Amino acid sequence: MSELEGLEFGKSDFVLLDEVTMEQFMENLKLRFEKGRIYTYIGEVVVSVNPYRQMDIYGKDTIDAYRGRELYENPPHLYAVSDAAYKAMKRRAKDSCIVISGESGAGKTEASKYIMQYIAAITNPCQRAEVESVKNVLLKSNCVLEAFGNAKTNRNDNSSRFGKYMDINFNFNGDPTGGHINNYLLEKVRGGGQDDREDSTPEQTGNLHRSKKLYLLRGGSPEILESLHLQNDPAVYAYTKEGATSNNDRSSHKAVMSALEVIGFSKEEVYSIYQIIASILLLGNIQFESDGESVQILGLEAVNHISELTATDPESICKSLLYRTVATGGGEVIEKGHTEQDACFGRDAFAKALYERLFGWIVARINSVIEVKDYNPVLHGKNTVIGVLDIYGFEIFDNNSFEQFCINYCNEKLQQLFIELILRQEQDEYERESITWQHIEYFNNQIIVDLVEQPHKGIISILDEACLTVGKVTDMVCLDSMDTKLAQHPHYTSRKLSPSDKTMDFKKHFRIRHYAGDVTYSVEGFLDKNKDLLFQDFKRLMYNSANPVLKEMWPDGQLSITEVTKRPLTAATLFKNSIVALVDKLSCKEPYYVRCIKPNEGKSPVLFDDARCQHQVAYLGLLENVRVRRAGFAYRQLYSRFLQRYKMTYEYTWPNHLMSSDREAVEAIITHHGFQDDVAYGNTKLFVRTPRSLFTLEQERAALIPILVLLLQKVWRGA
Ligand code: AD9
Ligand code: MG
Repeated sequence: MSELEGLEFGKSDFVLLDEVTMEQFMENLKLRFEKGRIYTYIGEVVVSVNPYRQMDIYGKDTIDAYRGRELYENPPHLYAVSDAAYKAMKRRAKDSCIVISGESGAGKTEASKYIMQYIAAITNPCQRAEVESVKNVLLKSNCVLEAFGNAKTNRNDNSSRFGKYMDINFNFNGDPTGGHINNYLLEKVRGGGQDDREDSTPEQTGNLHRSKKLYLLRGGSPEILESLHLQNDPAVYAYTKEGATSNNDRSSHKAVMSALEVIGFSKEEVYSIYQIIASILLLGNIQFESDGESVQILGLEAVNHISELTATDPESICKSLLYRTVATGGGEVIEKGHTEQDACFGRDAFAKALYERLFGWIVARINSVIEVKDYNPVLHGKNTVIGVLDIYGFEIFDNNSFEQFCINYCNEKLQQLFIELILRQEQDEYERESITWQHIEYFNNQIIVDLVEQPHKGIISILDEACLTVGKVTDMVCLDSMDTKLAQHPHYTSRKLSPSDKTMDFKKHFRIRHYAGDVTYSVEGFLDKNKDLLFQDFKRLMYNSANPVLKEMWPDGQLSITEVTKRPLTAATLFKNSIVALVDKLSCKEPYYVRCIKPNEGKSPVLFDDARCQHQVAYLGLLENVRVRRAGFAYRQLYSRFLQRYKMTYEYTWPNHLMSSDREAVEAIITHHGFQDDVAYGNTKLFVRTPRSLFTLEQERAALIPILVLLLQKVWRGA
């Protein structure tokens, strides 16, 4: 549909496919990828295929070409949706959001960066200093979050280990005034995925070692490393010995340091960040030995260094590593010695928690800088927002665990929102334009959302119940309970009902029929991951630190053991709550979608792995998306725009029409071409049901253009 593209590049909108079949979809996707056309629309949704090479499509010229234009006036691009979101926000004072999804390495984070860059480039034309400074902080925050929240994995050298939602606030001029970042689950739930499976480090720490703190330290000067008691060699540390480093550690380190400075982190704060990271690395090297009766720490050097770095006393550190304080039923407080295994578990959980709290604190610190201050709606008009969500897509591996369960639940919620918003949007527009509403058949996945989150009956409730039951409740007992309670659910398959199914381990699996396909989960580890236990002793240790930054990160450490809530929220419930809050935030905004696809496993710019791509198309629900889009009116255009584009296809409208309105002229063109049964006339727009008629018009137009150009040249020469 776009001006600059011919058919040799395939169809720039999947809505224009002759038939909505997987075969045709894939054929078009592949053709476009091979021709270097990485973006394709489904209506206003952008489908993006990671090119794995630098493309010359993001520069200033391209930004200028998309600025202020309508979607179909240019080839599909992220900039076009960014502009659409921006225009909606500016013209109609409507909050909008751009939801980017796809699997690891599909290009979500890159897309979010291009979107931010575009918005930064088209705003603040008069270069007001305070707006420039807000933009600068917003852009720099990415660099900092990536440094702390990304890691190298097998699937992506720069994999985000957290989901990110960023709101950008705008004033009535359409210039950015601030923002807010929400992060979802740094590693806590993610990271146990397939790419970490081969790790030899223990499960709890496996997630930490690939973190980019490596380059923060490798890039640090020898003096700093010495003051942190660190060696410039990742192989020395249990948590980092398998992580890779790159040659540009030093320049990355510099970029992060300068970003921290621009954002406004003080020197003391930056040094505290260093100290915490160093403590985590040193903690990983603490070893225990047991003589059968009690457990000891092997060598106290690391403990002493951690004590110095965290401004806590070494005896308390040892105590927290070897004992835990528990309250007995009678309210008595006792100290219980760890087994060696407990001690290792505690140490790793502590290291993980330190890292998570650090990340959470950095996000909060950035938020405090970019938060909109002194905004007076009476003086300044409505404060509008564009939200950008960069979050992990659906995951289906050979082995799926608690992490995939949470991520897939999140995607069910987003799909639910997608259906609700896209359909609602359609409905609203039809009403606005006085077009009779057509019912669209689609699969409503609410039933699966309920299966997971329904109070008392859903999987999360059953899990929580098992976690809170006193006594030895194992993963298997929990699975039994799920099988009993959910056996009748149409989207749940119990191993007991399908004993002949070889893909289900009779002992430990259950299956959910997700909207994107069946996923078989192994229940092993579900309870431990859901409990996400961190002994209170560590929290208290950190709260008592003399370093104010550390203390601030551990406010819950001030609770005494008898005050600690007996029923802490579990990881799944916390996750659920954050996703429910996210969906609430998104649901009141006008949504735009970017669906990212990873073309191959080898990061190759030329390989299009059909099977892998098809799998992603299926679980992103793209075919369904095309169907929904086509079930109503696939295309709509303002009468004036339509006329501008197609008036040349009818002699009575070219070069100008003499009818009483644009609408009448459009009716004349449609009737002339015999498409009257395929369209509806709205108040301001023409609605076209099937893409075929528009496509025919488009072809006719393309054939006429060279003739018109010749004609015009003759006229000019004649003149
Ligand atoms: V993860 O879920 O955070 O592990 P993402 O975010 O989906 O993943 P990312 O954006 O990090 O993937 O992209 C992975 C790599 O693909 C990047 O580091 C780039 O090398 C490459 N990439 C992605 N998009 C583009 C692009 N538009 N142009 C060029 C790209 N390279
Ligand atoms: Mg990412």
